[in-house]
This record gives sequence, C-alpha cells and structure tokens, in this order.
Amino acid sequence: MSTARKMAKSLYSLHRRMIGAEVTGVKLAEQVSDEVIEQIKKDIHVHKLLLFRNQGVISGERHVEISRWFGELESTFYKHPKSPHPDVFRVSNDERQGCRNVGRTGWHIDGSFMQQPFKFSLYYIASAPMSGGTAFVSLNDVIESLSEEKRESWEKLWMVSDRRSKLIHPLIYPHPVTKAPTLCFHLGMTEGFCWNYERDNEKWTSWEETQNILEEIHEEIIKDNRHLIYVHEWQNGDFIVSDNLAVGHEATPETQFSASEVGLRILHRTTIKGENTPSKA
Ligand SMILES: O=C(O)CCC(=O)C(=O)O
Ligand SMILES: [Fe+2]
Repeated sequence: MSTARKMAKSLYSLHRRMIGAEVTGVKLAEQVSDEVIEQIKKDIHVHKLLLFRNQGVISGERHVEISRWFGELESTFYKHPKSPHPDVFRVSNDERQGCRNVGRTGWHIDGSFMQQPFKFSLYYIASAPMSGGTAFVSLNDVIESLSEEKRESWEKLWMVSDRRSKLIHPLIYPHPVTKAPTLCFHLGMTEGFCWNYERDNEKWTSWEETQNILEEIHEEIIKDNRHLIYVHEWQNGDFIVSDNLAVGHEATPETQFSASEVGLRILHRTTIKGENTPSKA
C-alpha cells in the first residue's frame, strides 16, 4: 500500500449525528483510495446517511463518478438545461436555474414508482440558501416507534403506485442489505393501498381510506414534535450520500422561498439504480 493510500485511510473518520454520520478526512473532489471507498460503502449501510462537509466545488462529472462507486446511475427526471450532466438532477428555487417544486408533495423515498426503487441518492449543494433544508428520517426508526397494533396493520398494507402496471410494493419489507424492516412509500404519489395483496382476503382501499392511511403515515413520521426527523440545513460544500431504501425525505417549505428572500438554492442529485424488488420474504 502506498503512503498516500495509508494517509487517506487514517484521516477517514466518522462522527455520529442524529441520523447518519459525518465523515471527515475525505476530499471527494480528489482521487479517493479504494480502501476509503470500500469503507464508505460499508458505513452507508450502518449509518444510512453520510455527510461530507467543506467539499468545495464538485463538478457534475465528478458527482457522477462518485455516484458510480455505489452502482449504475438511473435518471428518470426532467433534464434542466442548466444541469451540469445528463445524470444530474438540478433542483432550485429559481426555475431558470433548476427544477422547482421538487420533494414538496410529501415524505417519500426516490423511485417508489419503479419496480426496483433507487438504492442510493447522492446530493451536492451547488448553492446553499440561507434557509431551505432537506428533512430526513430513518424509516426503521419510524417502524420501531409504531404501536404494536399499528405495526400489525401496516404489515398487511401494500402501496400501489399504479395498479394496472402492477407497481405494487409492500409498505413494510426487509431492507435488501441490512434486512432491517423499512418502508416503501411516497405520500404524494400513491394511487391507493391494498390490504393483504394476493391473499384470499385481499382488499383495495377506497380514495378516502387511502387519504387516511397517507395521513396516518405522515403523522407517525412527524409525531412527538418531529423528534425522529433530522433537517439538514445546507452549507456550501456539503455532499450527502443517502441509503434511499432506509431513509425517507422531504424538502422543507423554505426550499420554495424565492432566491431574493433566502438566496439562490441549487441542489444536484443523482440516483442509483435499484437491484431489488421490495418483497416480504
Ligand atoms: O430539494 C430538496 O431538498 C430535496 C428534493 C427531493 O426530494 C429530491 O431531490 O429527491
Ligand atoms: Fe426526493
């Protein structure tokens, strides 16, 4: 092992946060050793969300290169003309700079509408506003905090993105890597739910029942004065890797405040192709 490699490894350290951990000793804009990359890939499943601060400028090209550590990129979004790379989703509070109204329809994971939702989401703040954070929640924490009754009931629910194309996922299922129970959900993109899908007592929810279940999930996430939630207020140079299957998120209302009120907000995001269809077994 070269000295430079040893150095890179010894500088790498983790500091736990309310959800996730902060990594120090890594400069993502520069070459990162294979050992450190392997460590990051292990740590992401332990901590669910990794924050790297003070990363300076991360180009679209570099963002995509870092993303490839985690798998194949998959881009289902609108490509804004200002995006630095076709695989980088560019979100902003100024529509000339990026897509507006993203992540504001409710708590969600990215790609819940796909057969295999994204494995990871990687975020880089290209321009941090004074206010306008991203809220994150550990989905296993949400499940663990349910009453026994509610847990039993949620275990029987499937979320339906599109009934006709059979885009139907169990609401609670084991995370494909950690096996910890997690949620497949999107509070703003759910056609309905199904009780006991593909069993004798299968039952599709009415519109009203669907709304009640969505509200119930929302209430569970924000309960007890939002104590399960971590809001990341972005600082320039922040880069976040999120285990998208383990962490739910939502853009805070302030993300939509105009650039003249809170400063220009530009967030770059990539998504990594999922390899697992959520399944109870
Ligand atoms: O703008 C944000 O803070 C997050 C938006 C979002 O949900 C996403 O990029 O997936
Ligand atoms: Fe999102």
